[in-house]
Amino acid sequence: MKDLSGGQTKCLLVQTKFSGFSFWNYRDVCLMVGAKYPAAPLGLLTVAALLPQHWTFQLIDENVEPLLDEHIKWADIVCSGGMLPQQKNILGLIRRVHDLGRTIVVGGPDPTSQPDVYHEADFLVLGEGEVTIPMFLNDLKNGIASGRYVSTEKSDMLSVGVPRYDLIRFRDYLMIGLQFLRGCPFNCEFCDVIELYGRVPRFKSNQQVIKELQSLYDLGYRGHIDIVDDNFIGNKKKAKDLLREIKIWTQKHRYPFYFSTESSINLADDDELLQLMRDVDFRYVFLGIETPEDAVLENNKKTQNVDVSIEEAVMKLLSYGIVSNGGFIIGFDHEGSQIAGKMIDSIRQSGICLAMVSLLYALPNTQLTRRLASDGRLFPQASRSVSDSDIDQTTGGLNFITLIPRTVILKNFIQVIDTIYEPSNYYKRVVFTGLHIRPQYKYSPDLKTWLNYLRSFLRVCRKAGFNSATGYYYWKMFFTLIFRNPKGIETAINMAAMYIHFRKQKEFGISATNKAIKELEKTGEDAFYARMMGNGPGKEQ
Ligand code: B12
Ligand code: SF4
Repeated sequence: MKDLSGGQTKCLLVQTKFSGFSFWNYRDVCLMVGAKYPAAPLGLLTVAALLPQHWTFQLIDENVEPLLDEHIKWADIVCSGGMLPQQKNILGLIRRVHDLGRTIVVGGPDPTSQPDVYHEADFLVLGEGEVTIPMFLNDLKNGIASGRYVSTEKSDMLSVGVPRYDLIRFRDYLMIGLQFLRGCPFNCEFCDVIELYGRVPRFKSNQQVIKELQSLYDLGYRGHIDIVDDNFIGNKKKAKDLLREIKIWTQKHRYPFYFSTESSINLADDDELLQLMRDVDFRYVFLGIETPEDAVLENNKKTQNVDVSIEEAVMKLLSYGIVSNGGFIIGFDHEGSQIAGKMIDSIRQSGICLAMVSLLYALPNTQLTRRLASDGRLFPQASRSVSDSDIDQTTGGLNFITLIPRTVILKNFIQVIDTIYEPSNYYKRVVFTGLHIRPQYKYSPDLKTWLNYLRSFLRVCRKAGFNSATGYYYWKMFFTLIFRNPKGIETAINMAAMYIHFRKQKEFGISATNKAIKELEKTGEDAFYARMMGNGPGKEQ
């Protein structure tokens, strides 16, 4: 085997494709602003920074360009990894790399949660790269040709370097990720984040974050930064300290960025924190709401959301110029028979436009998965990404025997997405958001970006405004806001643009779910479960 640890090593990083039908793959919106995919592959950019810096790197993101055999042949070593929905493509990549006689290293969340699935990879570098990549490099130096590296130790975030942002073309993406912390103090039963990254949040220093902002700035990036923390306010004091530092830096650099993040809903209780977020131009926050039923939240140990008014929280954030996106889940064990109606009401009353409604998915390596397995309810192939419908949790959930009849859950799911993504209902929420938002945006795009915005605006007008299903609502929204809150128009147009994707996504979700219901009704749920559990004819492989 060639000495791969030497100075001449060529390393190819490959981000494999996500499904074009994923809720998260809003390509139409990307194309409108000249990008190709929403989010850059931050995991691989971080990995590149952990590998020897005298290596030569090339990154191919299959979501923005095709991976050619020439790319693989160029490399001495290929690195890939990622999430469950990428599993099939990562496995395909392993075989392709081997067919071309190259070595492949695999890591990231899905390989970490279920390493045996990826046993064909030469090197499995699991857990946090900061801990396991040095072990792998040590073996590589000693000429060892394969291995599996695991560590229960969590990385010291203070030693994490600046991701190799130079390996991507910024224009390919709508936003660039930046990580401040790993882990979350809460204990939701269905969550894999606390298993992968722990319940004690670990933080980068403020200086590290500023260095990453500076690196992006120096590389010429301007625009949207997504702080990919699972819960940005996992420690409110640390979040505030960081925001104060960012405020000084961003003022000095004339606000080159605006931000989004994920947070627990108690963000709404803290005006000081919200003010600091407004000061640095936070525009979107993703809230894990999950369900409007308090008893279900308690059952799932998501107690921090119990007794919280979603409407008040969303309104409070809007008053600070921040739009809430929300995650909702259907299919919990003890959800009530009125769940669909309650969820629709919750989404309607809160005015959340971007509501990601998923079917409960027992992710590998969670308390939920362990409970379902011990109750004999988990499908043996629960987290093998085998079929084309394993796209994300909006269509590929319920990988276990449900307590409530499966068809009931699927029908509830259809009812919710059909209603909330019906044009008049969606646009009501857009108008609500546009009327109540009080933005004080700071980011000031340059002339070229302004012209690009203008082009995008005209494209949205054409696609949404001159469309038989949405045209009436679009222009009604537009003129309502022009007269009543013109400051809300930018946000509202962004939401209208997103709807171009959501409408398609809704149709896709409904048709896939209807197909599943038909099959269930044909065979009966017992026969379906017998097959899925491996006890019946034609079991799934
Ligand atoms: C931001 C984010 C997203 C974004 C952007 C994703 C993107 N394209 O980058 C969006 C919102 C689109 C998204 C969507 C989804 N996500 Co997501 N997402 C995250 C989040 C919060 C941060 C990811 C990140 O950038 N982390 C920072 C980097 C530095 O960490 P990292 O990628 O883990 O990399 C480290 C190690 O894993 C390792 N490593 C990673 N890759 C490799 C490769 C090699 C070769 C090596 C050696 C090491 C290595 O080294 C790195 C440094 O330590 C994570 C949770 C988390 N805390 O990581 C979830 C997470 C990755 N998502 C997850 C899931 C399930 C999804 C969805 C399927 C459903 C959902 N939750 O919405 C969808 C599907 C996506 C799709 N397009 O179809 C799960 C994955 C579980 C699994 N077993 O695969 C996670 C872990 C948590 C969660 N439940 O949400 N996601
Ligand atoms: S709040 Fe979010 S990240 Fe934290 S444990 Fe719950 S689901 Fe996981």
